[in-house]
Amino acid sequence: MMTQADKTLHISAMEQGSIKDQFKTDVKKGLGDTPKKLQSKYFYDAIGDGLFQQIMAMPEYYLTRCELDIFKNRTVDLATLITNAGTAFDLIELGAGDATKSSYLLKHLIRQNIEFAYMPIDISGNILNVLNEKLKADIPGLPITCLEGDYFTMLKKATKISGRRKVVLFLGGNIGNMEQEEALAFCLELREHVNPGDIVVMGFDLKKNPQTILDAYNDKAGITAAFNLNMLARINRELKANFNIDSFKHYQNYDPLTGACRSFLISCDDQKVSIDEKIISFAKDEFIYMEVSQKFSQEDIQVLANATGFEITCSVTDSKGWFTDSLWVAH
Ligand code: AVI
Repeated sequence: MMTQADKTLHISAMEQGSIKDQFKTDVKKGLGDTPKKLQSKYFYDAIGDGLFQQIMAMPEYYLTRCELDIFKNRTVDLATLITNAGTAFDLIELGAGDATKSSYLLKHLIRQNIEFAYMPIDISGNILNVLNEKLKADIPGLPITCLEGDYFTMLKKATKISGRRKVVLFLGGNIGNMEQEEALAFCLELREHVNPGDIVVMGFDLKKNPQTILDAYNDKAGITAAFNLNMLARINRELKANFNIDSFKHYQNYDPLTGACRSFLISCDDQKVSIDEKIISFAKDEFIYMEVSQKFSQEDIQVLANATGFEITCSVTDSKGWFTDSLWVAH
């Protein structure tokens, strides 16, 4: 029998198929545009997941350690803020991954006998299966329902499963991987999926010494370069393309005026690449725009929250003042 702790709502084979079709459409469209562009959400196949794990462990990549510092050392503050209303809730995590950070909060809430259920949402069913097993072992008694699929479809599903108030976690600085207007649209859509009084906890990487930021994305070991180049390899593997990976170089740039840290792949030669039946020409030195990792000031965060129907109640920042988890209440 399926217990509360065993539930995983999977995406169907049909939905998997349409994800692959979407990948093909997006790649062809992005490489047909001027300037050429690929979407950073496609970094994360199995190899990309592994490379991202390596990035998070790199000495230069401070983001994960800073947010872990918040969840390890400010757990009581976070817990107090989200349990203030005193009623039972669903703790929904968008892009839960291995929940390393949130598990500090989960353990604390269970120890305090708080009435809640954990609902991790992730596009990867594999990640959710591993997470489900891990949390069952590490946090006995944790009610967990895994939701496999895209954030908003699954958020809607979560609402159908339970009518309790929601606390939505969106950690890791993932909001920074959206262009400004995308971030705005994302927060507006998020607001539509929650009710007045519901809480969102969003992680933001803060503006800081520009060299510190650039170094985090331009590591000496070349792991970030490999992470970017893996997207081309993924296109070769999944879309029958013939990129010569060695003839592209990673280039990273941080602009302290805008807070945008951007990654590019630069073509080392004039070359042609075929994807399916489509031929794409690259000029020598032409770039593919791969990703933005936007950095924020507290004012930037305030503007985003206010423009999308939220009010900031509190921002919990790590001991270095480099990363913040901002607590928003929907109004
Ligand atoms: C997932 N995201 C928050 C990472 C970031 O910092 O923008 C992705 C990443 N790209 C290169 N390094 C890390």
